[in-house]
Amino acid sequence: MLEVLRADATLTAPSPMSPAQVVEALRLMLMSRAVDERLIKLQRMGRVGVYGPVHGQEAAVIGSAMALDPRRDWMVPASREHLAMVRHGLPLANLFATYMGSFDAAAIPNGVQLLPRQQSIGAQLPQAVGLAWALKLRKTGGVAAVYFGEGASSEGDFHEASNLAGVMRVPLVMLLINNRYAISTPLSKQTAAPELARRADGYGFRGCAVDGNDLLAMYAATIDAVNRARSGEGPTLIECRTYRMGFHNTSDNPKEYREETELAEAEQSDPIERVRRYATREGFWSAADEAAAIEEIRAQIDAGQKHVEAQPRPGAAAIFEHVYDTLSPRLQQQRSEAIDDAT
Ligand SMILES: Cc1ncc(C[n+]2csc(CCOP(=O)(O)OP(=O)(O)O)c2C)c(N)n1
Repeated sequence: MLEVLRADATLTAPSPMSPAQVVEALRLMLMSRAVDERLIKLQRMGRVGVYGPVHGQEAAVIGSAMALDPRRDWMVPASREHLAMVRHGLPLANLFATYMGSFDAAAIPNGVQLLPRQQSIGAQLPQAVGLAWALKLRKTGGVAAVYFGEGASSEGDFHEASNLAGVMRVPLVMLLINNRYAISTPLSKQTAAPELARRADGYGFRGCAVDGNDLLAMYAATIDAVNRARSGEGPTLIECRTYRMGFHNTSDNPKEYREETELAEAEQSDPIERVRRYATREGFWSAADEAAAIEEIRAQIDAGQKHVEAQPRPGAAAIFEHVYDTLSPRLQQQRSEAIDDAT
């Protein structure tokens, strides 16, 4: 397992990120946690339907995102990569709009090379292979990076996507975020495979395991995979070993299926604390920097939330938009009925 920044914040090798990059990453990680807190609060207030926090997975999400070039590369998220999406060009307000039911304000702006969050487990994987294949055929020099969980790696979509990705040698980085739980299903009941990274062997491409709570290792492994993809060496599967410190989502209670001691142990290797200690020791981060960053982050989050709250509420007919270019007669009828019911 690749490790650069150990849990005690010492290095196994020189840092692959400059101090400025580490500071950018730390700010994004802090923002990720602050976004979790705000959206959970809004859900408890009835202003968000359901929310699945990123808590614990920040290094895996942000270390990998920072290895991508938003002008050239495409990002295909699952559902817990919020600040990776923001790093790739999604305005924070659009992220809030996704959760607050403001469909038009949630749209990904033109020119941002990002697919929407995927709620159907694993469905983004074949799409990402198609996207990467198109980049290869068009010779853009871009790569596609796709995120998915260890639960998704049991789906047929994962195996079909991996097979085609290997055969076509597409420029694809497959980021398997192994957070050890698929809702209440622990990894031991998910698969008998001894190591998820080794699944790549069966499809004829490279697989590697990385400490997913280690920002620097995540960045190094993803840069390597991106460079290989750009130079025609095909896909890489990166198993990012992390831990879902929060609940699966706001409807879940993890106390029902996992021991409290497990969480206490995971907290010892909190990915944010590790970077904070490292950056402080190296002298490019301080408590004052953090206080200023938190204040700025709060202001950005307030502005994003306010922007969404100022949008008109979508009407009943909105559910029929953005899927079909032309509605079938049956959907046209349902649409009229929905409008009649709402008025
Ligand atoms: C196709 C499909 N099957 C089942 C579900 C219900 N479901 C939602 S999240 C989830 C677990 C996903 O686990 P994993 O892929 O490890 O991602 P994580 O939620 O841990 O980030 C399941 C089974 C779904 N959304 N889509």
